[in-house]
Amino acid sequence: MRSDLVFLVSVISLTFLSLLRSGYAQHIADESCSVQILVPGLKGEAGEKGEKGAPGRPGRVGPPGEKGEVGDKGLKGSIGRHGKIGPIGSKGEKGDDGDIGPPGPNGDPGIPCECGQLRTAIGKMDNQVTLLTTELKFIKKAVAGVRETDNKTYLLVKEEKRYMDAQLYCQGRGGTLSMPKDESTNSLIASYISQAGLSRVFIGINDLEKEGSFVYSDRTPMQTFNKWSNGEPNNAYDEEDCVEITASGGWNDVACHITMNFVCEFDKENV
Ligand SMILES: [Ca+2]
Ligand SMILES: [Ca+2]
Repeated sequence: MRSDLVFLVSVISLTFLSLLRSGYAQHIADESCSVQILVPGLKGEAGEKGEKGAPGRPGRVGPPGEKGEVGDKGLKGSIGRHGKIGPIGSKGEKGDDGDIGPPGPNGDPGIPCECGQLRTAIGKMDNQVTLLTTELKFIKKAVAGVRETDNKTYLLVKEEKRYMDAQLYCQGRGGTLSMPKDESTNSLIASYISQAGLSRVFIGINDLEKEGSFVYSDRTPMQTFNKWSNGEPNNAYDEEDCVEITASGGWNDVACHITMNFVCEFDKENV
């Protein structure tokens, strides 16, 4: 309240002084001398020093300083981790052959040879083998009744067996179920069984591995030659994977588990 009063007095004083300077004050003084004029008092003594103020706000960030000089080189680092294994290199060239090793020890001494007598015995045995071979050929043809071509011997086996057992029988004697791969062989087998009074036998053809894909018993695929009878192969009852030949020479696929006679074939060089 008191400060307001002082302020008011100051304002009036300043107004008066400015009027006084402009010359207007003289006019007022002449016409209204009765007006009370407030004038400022004397300047007071200096007050006591105030307490230290709170710290000011931080100033703005200054501009970047100049680039310093390059520092000293740092210390060497420790060894890094083990790297990954690289790709396998290409194969190197073959090295030179090693030196020849020392000769082995001598063998045991042989038994003294009565060479003259042995040669005589061997000569007699050779003659017997020749005689037996000739007799065997005769027996084969006359008794067993085999059939032959230039390269093959065919044997009709009058034992009723399933296809796989028949194949095993032929294999056990160094052959296989017969594989007619041309017209003349097919005719030979057909007449063979016809003359034996039979009507049908197993031959070495099957589609056991892949339905409809017939192969010979030596696993070679069938070529263009075939003697399928009319309407065959028909895979009847979805179970006919083995093949029979009839006395007329026609082929028919039949079930492998039925039993019948069969014809084996042998390479002549193996007999
Ligand atoms: Ca079949
Ligand atoms: Ca059939």
